[in-house]
Amino acid sequence: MKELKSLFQEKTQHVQKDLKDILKNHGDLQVDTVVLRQVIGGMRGIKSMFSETSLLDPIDGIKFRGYSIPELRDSLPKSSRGDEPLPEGLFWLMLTGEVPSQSQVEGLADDWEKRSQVPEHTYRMIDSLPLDTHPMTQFSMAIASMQTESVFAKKYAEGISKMKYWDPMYEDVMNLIARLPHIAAYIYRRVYHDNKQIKADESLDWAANFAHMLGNNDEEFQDLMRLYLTIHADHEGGNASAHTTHLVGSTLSDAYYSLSAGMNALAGPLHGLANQEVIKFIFAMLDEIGTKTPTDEQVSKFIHKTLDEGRVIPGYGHAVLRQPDPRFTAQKKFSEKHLKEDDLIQVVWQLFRLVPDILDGLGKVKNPWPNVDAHSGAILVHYGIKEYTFYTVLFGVSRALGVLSNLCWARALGLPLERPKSVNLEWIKNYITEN
Ligand code: CMX
Repeated sequence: MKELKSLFQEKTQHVQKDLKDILKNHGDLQVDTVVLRQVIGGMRGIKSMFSETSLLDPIDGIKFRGYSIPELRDSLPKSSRGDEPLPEGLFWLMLTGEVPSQSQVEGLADDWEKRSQVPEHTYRMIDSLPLDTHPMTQFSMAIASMQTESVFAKKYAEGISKMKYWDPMYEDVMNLIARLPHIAAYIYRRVYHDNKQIKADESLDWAANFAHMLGNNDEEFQDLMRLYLTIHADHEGGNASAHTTHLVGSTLSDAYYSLSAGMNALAGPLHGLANQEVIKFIFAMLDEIGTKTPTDEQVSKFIHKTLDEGRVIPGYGHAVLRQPDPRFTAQKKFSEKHLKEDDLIQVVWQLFRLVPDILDGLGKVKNPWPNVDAHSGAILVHYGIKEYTFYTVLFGVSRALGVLSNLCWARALGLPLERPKSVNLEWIKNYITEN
């Protein structure tokens, strides 16, 4: 799509100029201090990365180019058959900083549709894996297997100038995003529906077509997918999947290597896999209590038991947020509109009433509120996607929009190889003695 590509290039030139000036005139201005707790404790909160696509506020939550989730739901173009924003629009916004028009998102959806042919060998590679291979493993391997198609890797081997890196990176990113729903749906139908594949419907937008290929043509489900694929897309640069994608990309690995690596980070239970862990937790709880409608007392007892066993309550807590996650709230609002009679949804809301006080009572949890993963599983179960080991793949398809638009920016701005300094125990002890 020429229009998006040239707009992106134009925007990057302005930012490039700003960054050059900033580095020249203010490069030595201090933005943070680092204490040993952060060195040993996962670098929490250290301001040390640059990412244009979104910014996370501990209280207000994520803002994509200044737009909160409720604002996105109001401002981004929608399908004529739904009320939720089109993820194509969010990608455009992240890449350019501008809210696109209806015809621009339709053009983008058409462009992705044209680029959506998955190479045959990727399907053969997926087929060669045992059916019980975790869907995230299949997804990450499928992405890596498409590296044979990388325009960036080919141009780099030909000796392209570093000023032009952004162009083949943009092409790889667009091709990759176009193909992800096809790969994800293929894995889903292969593993859970006897490999009965569903052909794409070219008339549908990116998210609705994904819903269709998964096997559900309910318009409400298509709209859920638009919302889902929008709200999971980005959470600024430091979260594990975004940071991994960026780190790998900073070595000039192409988009396929970088995204595959990012998906491996998303597959961890403290990150994206939490969405499968939440529904497993709820099912285990209902199973043990023996009812679909437990009392508050029964639920509280189960939460305490889980904590006493030294386990976390999945879907609660966050490294940055200090309020209920607006992505949780957006899903709650969707459920209030469409699903409020659903027993499982009621349990999600019951947990929302009970868990925060219990976690607060532990005295150590910095954020007792629900995160994005606390709600999604129960909604998916309602629409027939009950196979929870697939949930993180859905998250991954969405997260690709954010981390890949970031990768385009990184190459356009010529951001360098990431290489922080690590220290060992001896260094730390000497440092303490000296200070
Ligand atoms: N249940 C029980 N204990 C929790 C907890 C939870 N949901 N959240 C935090 N804690 C505990 C931590 O395990 C830690 O305990 P120790 O000191 O004994 O190790 C203590 O509270 C302090 O942790 P924190 O500073 O509040 O949280 P972190 O920044 O270290 O970790 C997160 C953040 C998300 C990993 C953590 O809250 C957690 O494990 N939550 C459950 C898993 C989850 O929902 N992950 C998804 C996050 C969103 C996403 O990336 O998709």
